[in-house]
Amino acid sequence: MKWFYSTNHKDIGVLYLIFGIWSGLLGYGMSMIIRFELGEAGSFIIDSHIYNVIVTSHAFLMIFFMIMPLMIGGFSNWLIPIMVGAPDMAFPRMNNMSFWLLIPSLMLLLSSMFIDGGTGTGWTVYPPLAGVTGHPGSSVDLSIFSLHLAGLSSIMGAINFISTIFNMWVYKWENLPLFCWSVLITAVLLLLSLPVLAGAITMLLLDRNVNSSFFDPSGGGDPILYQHLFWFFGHPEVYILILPGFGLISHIIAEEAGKKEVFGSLGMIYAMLGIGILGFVVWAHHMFTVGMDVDSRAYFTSATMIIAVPTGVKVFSWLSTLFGGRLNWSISNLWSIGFVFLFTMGGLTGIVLSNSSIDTSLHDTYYVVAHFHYVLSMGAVVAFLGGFFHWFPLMLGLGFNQRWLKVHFAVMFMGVNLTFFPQHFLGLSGMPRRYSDYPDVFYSWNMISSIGSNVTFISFLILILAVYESLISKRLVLFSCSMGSSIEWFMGYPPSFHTNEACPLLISK
Ligand code: HAS
Ligand code: CU
Repeated sequence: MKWFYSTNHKDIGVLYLIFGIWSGLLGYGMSMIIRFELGEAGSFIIDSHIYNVIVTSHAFLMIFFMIMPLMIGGFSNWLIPIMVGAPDMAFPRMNNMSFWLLIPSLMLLLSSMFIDGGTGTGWTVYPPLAGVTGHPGSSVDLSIFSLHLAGLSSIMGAINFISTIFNMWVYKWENLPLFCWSVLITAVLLLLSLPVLAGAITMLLLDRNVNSSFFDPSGGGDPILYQHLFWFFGHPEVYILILPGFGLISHIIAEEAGKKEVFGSLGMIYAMLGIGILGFVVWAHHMFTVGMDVDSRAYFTSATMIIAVPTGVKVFSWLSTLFGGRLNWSISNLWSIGFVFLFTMGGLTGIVLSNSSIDTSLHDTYYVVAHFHYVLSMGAVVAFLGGFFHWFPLMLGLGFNQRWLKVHFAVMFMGVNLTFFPQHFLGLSGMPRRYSDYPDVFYSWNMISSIGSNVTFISFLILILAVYESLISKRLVLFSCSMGSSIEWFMGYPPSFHTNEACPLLISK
């Protein structure tokens, strides 16, 4: 019963971590089915609609049920109250509700797969495909309800993090640890963007069920309106997925590169604010092919490219921190250096896509798929793994076998690059996304990509063994550090149930 009723941020953080890992496994399983299907030409395991259902659920699971619960629900719940010196979150009961809403939400998503053929719309749920003509059964309705609940859960979580940080941080704002800044900005993005998604999917629900025609031209509506509403949420969403990762990486690099604060930490704060604000004014770069006028294309191209500036500030600040430090080849440092490299690769292909004239031929090809897997599967997931290896010893008081984790790093690094790098070539030669079959000319890169996904699977088995080994190891955790931003380490491992009864003293700066 403790786990149902608990309002303690550490218990809820653990629940979120378990939930995120569990949904991540489901989503991962689906990605393996996708790669098996695409391993050779011909639609040979599943038919094309089922293929699209699996692609859709894979995306929903990874975005809403893996990355967001792990980063915002798991790490933020665990670390934010400790880092800002609060005994718990501002609204502990609402925190409990945020988590438990995710269970029915996941159940709705999974049921949608098994009713009336499933939702094969892609995670963007565009009408008219997602309307009654494209998906006549009740599957899309269940997916919409699932998103409603997940959105509600995230909005409550966002309110909670904003209130906790604003009420409980008593020192100067520039001294607020970067992870807390990243979560604060993420929470504001969530608060402003999720209601727009909720509006869009509710209008879609009404179009489907009560004959309204928000998105139906025959009744005076416009399907492009849906795309605008979706991407006004969708683009901030991708920064919601990566910003907490930025925060985690800053802490890891600071602690592992010679135990000094991040280079230009004030600049890092402004960069994250810049990314957050700019993220709201670039949404139509996902819609360059809808027949947009040339001025809007010029605007959305230039506005999107400007995001490379604050992101560059972050990348170069991480590099400068590493440059001046004594490099420690610990496992969390390997992952954070891997993160900087892989995320930058994904960011650069994003800049390529932001050119509207190039995007008219790359849109909906595998180039886009390669782009977002570099920033997500190798950006957000790598940041999570770095954070997991870094803070797991704090949370459980147990250390890892570093050699096993280095083997895991090497195999996984090879696997994910082998999977996703060839997809750039497929995209450049015109292979479209969201099809279960392809012409023979695309065979070799697809086969290599599928082999890559199997290499990643082997790395995953090594990871399970390494986690199991550490759980039975009784290996003690030692930490020597005196930075103001490593405050979570100045306590027992694991820290007590309520960490801060009184405001902690900020020791450096
Ligand atoms: Fe993206 C599509 C552009 C960052 C996620 N992105 C997606 C989709 C996802 C996603 C999930 O403009 C697919 C959605 C769908 O299902 O359809 N993206 C960008 C740009 C950035 C960017 C410009 N994306 C992200 C992040 C994500 C993410 C972060 C999640 C974690 N993305 C696009 C565009 C599309 C798109 C188009 C639509 C494509 C289509 O047709 O559908 C930037 O934030 C990246 C900034 C980062 C860097 C790297 C570090 C910076 C340095 C500074 C120097 C670099 C310079 C650039 C000066 C740029 C090191 C020089 C340029 C050279 C080429 C050398
Ligand atoms: Cu975007």
